[in-house]
Amino acid sequence: MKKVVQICMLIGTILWFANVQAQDEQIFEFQATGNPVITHKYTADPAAFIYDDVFYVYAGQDTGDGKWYNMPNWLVFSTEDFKNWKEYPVPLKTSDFKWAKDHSSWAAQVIERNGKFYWYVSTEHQTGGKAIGVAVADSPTGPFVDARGSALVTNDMTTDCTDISWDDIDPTVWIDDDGQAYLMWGNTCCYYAKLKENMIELEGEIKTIDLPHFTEAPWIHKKGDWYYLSYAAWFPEKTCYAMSKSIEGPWEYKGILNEVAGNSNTNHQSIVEFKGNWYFVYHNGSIPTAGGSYLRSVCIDRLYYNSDGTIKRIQMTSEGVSSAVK
Ligand code: FUB
Repeated sequence: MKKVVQICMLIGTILWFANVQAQDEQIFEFQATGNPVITHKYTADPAAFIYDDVFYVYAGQDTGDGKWYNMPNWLVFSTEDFKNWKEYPVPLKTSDFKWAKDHSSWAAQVIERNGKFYWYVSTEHQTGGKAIGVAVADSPTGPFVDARGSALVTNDMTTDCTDISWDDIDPTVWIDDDGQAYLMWGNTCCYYAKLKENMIELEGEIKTIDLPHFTEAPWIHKKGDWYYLSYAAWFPEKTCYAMSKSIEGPWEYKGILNEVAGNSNTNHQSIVEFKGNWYFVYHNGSIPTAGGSYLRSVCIDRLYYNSDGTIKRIQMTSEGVSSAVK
């Protein structure tokens, strides 16, 4: 009997190693040489996320003829030094949401709570109109599965501010110091609502925030006592931002943070601190010769503050940050 148990344990260990090796073999490793950071495929709407001292970038994949959005997958990349990067097997596709139309992996963001990783995505609902879904995983690299089996936000839930069908996109998620989670999103109108502790249901009413020139792509971050709400403004898009002492506002508009990003009519940012420095993660359309507004590429540059907490205008560079962390 003891021998049988030992043999079973040995087979289990061999299978475990084989599985780990199979997963590793699917990881694609590459080196960044500046901006854009990712050049072997087109990537857009980068949402940076720091976990266990690793810098993750979640992005939608741009494909197709470059004439309109054709986005079948969301992708995940990681680095610890900005030079050496890993791309993991495709962790989430629009087809993983049974209620979504295919090829609509619009902007998204990942956050961790209680050891689970929640990925809030914008996509197209089969019944029409954009919608927000949420997927969940046990690891930052997935695989992710639809956490609800239905959309979290649909177009019929936000009809007061605008009647357009694409206002429910670009979710950003924030867990405040008291543990209350918030979802913020929007196009034309900027919306926010509380999330329940389970992270997959809204709690309470959907409110709007009045932000000058707001187009889309809200992103929340905090430094010290200040909350920052950055967003894409006008069209073609520049990045603007507002500051507040509370996640519930009032928000004070602070002006332009980044100019139009090269050769792209959209400009979708995320802002994070990593190993003591702040980074502005965005996309442009600069890969020759096909790159453009619908074949975009992730870039990273440094972000600096003034002593009063306001942010200095971003300097987009070709060099990027690939030699920033030794
Ligand atoms: O990638 C599709 C859409 O373009 C995003 O949801 C917007 O933020 C804009 O970048």
